[in-house]
Amino acid sequence: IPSRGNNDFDAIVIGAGFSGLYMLHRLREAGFHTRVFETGDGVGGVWYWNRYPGARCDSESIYYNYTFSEELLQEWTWSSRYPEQPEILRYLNYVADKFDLRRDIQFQTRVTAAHYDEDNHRWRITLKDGTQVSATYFISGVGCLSAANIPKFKGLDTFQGKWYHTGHWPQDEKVVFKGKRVGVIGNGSSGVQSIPVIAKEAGHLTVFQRTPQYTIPARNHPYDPAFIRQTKETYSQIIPQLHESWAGFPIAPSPRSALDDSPEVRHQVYETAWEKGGFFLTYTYNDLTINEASNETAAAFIRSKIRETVHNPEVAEKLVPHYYFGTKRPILDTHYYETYNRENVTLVDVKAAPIVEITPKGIRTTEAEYELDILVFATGYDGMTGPLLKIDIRGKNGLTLKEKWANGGHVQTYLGLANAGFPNFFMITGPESPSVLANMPLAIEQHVDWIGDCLQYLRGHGVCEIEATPEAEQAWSKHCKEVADTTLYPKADSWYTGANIAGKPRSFLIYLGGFGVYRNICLDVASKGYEGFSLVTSPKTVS
Ligand code: NA7
Repeated sequence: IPSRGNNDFDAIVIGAGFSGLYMLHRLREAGFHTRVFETGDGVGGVWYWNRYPGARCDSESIYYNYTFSEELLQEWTWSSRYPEQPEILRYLNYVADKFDLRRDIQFQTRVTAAHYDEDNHRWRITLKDGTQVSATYFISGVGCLSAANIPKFKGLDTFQGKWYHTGHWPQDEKVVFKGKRVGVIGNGSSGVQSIPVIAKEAGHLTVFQRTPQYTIPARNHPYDPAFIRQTKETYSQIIPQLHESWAGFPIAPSPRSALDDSPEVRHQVYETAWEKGGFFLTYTYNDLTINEASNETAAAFIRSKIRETVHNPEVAEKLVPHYYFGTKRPILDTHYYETYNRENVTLVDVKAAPIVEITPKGIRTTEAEYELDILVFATGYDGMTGPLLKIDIRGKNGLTLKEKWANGGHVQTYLGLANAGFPNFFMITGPESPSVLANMPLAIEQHVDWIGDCLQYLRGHGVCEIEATPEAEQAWSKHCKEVADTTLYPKADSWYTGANIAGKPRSFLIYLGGFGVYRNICLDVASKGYEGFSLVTSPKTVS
C-alpha cells in the first residue's frame, strides 16, 4: 500500500454501526488504510440512536451477532431472547474494544458530500466542517433505517411541550413521562415497543394511529444457560445453515401451505405459533406471503386475538388491520394490545380524523384537540435510500445518486451493492439486497466479506476502477421486481416500497429471493471475475 497524506485513504467508510465496524476490521486486516466517519460520538449506529423506552431487538439475539470470530462468539453471551437496546450497544462497544477499532473511527463527523474524481479514480469526500479527504474506495455503512421521517405537520415549531423522534432519542436527557400527558404518533415497531412502556409511566397516553398493525407476542425470556452452551458448542455447524437459509436464521420453513390443513388443525398451528412468539410467518406455513387465501387465514386468526384481548369492542375494531398480514414489517410486542385496556390510554384514529396541525398545546385533528406535554414521533424512516440521499453523492459526469434513482422513477442497483455510474462505491445492505428481510448482522457480514474479497481481488489484479455495468444493473433490478411481484408484499403501503414518504418514487426496495439464494448469486458473480462489473486496470484498459 503506498503511503499517502493524512487525509488520503484506501477506503473511507461511513457509519460505525454493525456495518462500519466490521468493514473497518476486515479492511484493516487486509492491509487497507481505512478511515470510518461517524456522526454520533460513539459506536453502534441505529443501536446508538434508538434509545427510546422499550427499544429492543426483534431478531433472536443468539443469532443476532457477528459470526466472523469464533472467539467473539464464545466470549459474548446474550441475556435473553430479545435483549434491550443498552445490551446491544454494549455488544457493539465490546466488539470495538476487542478489535481496537476506535483508533480508525472519527466520531462526531458527518460526511456531507462524496464526488468521484474520474481522472484520478478517487473519491473526494467532504466533511461537515469543510475538511476534504479522499479514498480509492467509498463504502457506505449508513444503515437502512437511519434517516428519520418527521412528517411536516403545520405548527410543530409552536409546540410548547417537548418532542422527540424515537430514532434520535436524547442520550444526555432522561425523558420523564411520570404524570405527563404524552402523545405517540405511529404504531410500527418503534411505537409498538414504546407504547406499553410509556403507558405505565405517563399520566395519560394518547396514541395517534393511522394504520393498525398486526403484532405478535415476542414472549421474551432469559436464555436457558444449557441452550446457550449447546448453541455455542455447535455454532460451527449452525453458521452454514444460516448461510443457506431464507432469512439468516436456522429455522427450516414449514413445507406446508395454510390451505393443506383443515380449519381446526390450522387454528392449532396458529395457536402454537402465537404461544411460542416470534417468527409467526416462518413457524406456520410456507405461503402466507404469496397466497391471498392463505394469508387471510392468518390475518383472521390475529384479528380474533385482538378482539379477545381488547375489552372495549370499539377500540378493538380500530386496532384490527385489514390488509395482508406480513406485508408491512412484522412486529413483535410485549403486551401491546393489552395496553389499550388501561384507563390512562386513548387510541385516536387519524385516518378517520386526520391530524390538521400541531398547536402550542398539543395536536388538533379534524375532530378534536388533544393537550399534550410530550410528543413522541414513532413515525419511522425514509428507509433504504433516505440515508444515502442525505449525502451529496456524485459519480461519473457529476451525476448525483438522487438523479440516477429518480431516472425512470425507480431505484436501480446491481445486487444492492453497487451502482452503474458510481465506480469504486459500495453499499453495505443497499436497496435491492435482502438486508432488512434477513438477519441484519449476518446480511451485513455477507456484504462486508464480499466487498473485502473484491477489494483484495482488485489490488491483486492491478485494477484501479470497478463499476457495475448498466446491463447487469437493469437485469438485477428487473429480477428484484419480478420476484417481489410473485408475492403480496408490494400490495401494502410500507417503507419497503417507499410509500411511507410523501413524494418518494414507489418501488420494492428489498430483494425477496432469500438470503441464501442471494449469497450464492454474489459468490457466483465474484467467482466469475466480478461478472456484471467492468474493471479498469492502470493504465486505462478495460478487461
Ligand atoms: P414504521 O414501521 O415505518 O412505522 C411508522 C409509523 O408511523 C406507522 O404507524 C405510520 O403509519 C406512522 N406514521 C408515519 N407518518 C405518519 C403521519 N404523517 N401521520 C400519522 N402517522 C404516521 O417505523 P418504526 O420506527 O416503527 O419501525 C421501523 C423499522 O425499525 C421496523 O420496521 C423494524 O425494521 C425496525 P402508516 O402505517 O404509514 O399509516
